[in-house]
Amino acid sequence: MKIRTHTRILHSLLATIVASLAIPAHAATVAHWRFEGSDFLADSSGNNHGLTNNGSVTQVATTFPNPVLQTGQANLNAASFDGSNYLSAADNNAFTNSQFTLEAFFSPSSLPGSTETRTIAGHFGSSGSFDNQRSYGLFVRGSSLRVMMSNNGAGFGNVRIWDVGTIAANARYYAAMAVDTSTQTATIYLQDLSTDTLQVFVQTDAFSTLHNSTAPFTIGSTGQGTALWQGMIDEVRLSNVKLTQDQLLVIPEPSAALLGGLGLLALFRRRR
Ligand SMILES: [Ca+2]
Ligand SMILES: [Ca+2]
Repeated sequence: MKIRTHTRILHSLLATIVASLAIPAHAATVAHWRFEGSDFLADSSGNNHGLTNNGSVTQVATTFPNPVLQTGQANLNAASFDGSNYLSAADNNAFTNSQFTLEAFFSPSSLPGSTETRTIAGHFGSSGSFDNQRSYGLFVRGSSLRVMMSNNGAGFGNVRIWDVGTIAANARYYAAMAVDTSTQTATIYLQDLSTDTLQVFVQTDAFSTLHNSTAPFTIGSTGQGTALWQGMIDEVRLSNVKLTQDQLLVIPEPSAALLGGLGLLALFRRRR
């Protein structure tokens, strides 16, 4: 009887392990800019949202997790910005969805002033030829992560602004904004990779519509090439669903659960 019970537990454990080993579905990925290989501006999603290098953004050795926890892909390279350059992908309707998740690794080489904003990534124009073309993005404002989204592109009450967490120069971070406009919920993840500390902020006052910006999707700047980044950015991924925590690029639950399961399995084996 005892052995049968153990066998049943073993079977259910094995099923859990096999499920957690399954390759995640990528149908929801709109674009994934990884900065790997000889064409470091390519979109690895297969959707052809390749980047234009405005200035001289450089490919450098990454300091972010290798391999990427969620995908198991080797992560060797990142993009480095000096405050005068940025990357852009031509505007596409695929960048605007009622549910979406924007993720990125980032490490600022310095912090902006308390009233200054620097851009990690977004679909966000706010002046010049992209005036009133705000949609969404991840930024650093002073020493906070700033997350913004807009229902009609304009400022003055039409942009949700959330300043969360504490950012330090030269530390390494993972951030994500996961939005469902039908439930008007935005979940913001901020993980300090230097200390492995995760903070989750749930905002329930997001807009029920998302502005379809005419600006390009940009990394390291706004759509009009302002609010320029200084430091490293890696693994920028846009998905057209609100990903759950265990589907994000870096949150460690899947591998931790797997290790726990294997540890338990070893224990059962020893007892038998
Ligand atoms: Ca990379
Ligand atoms: Ca657009």
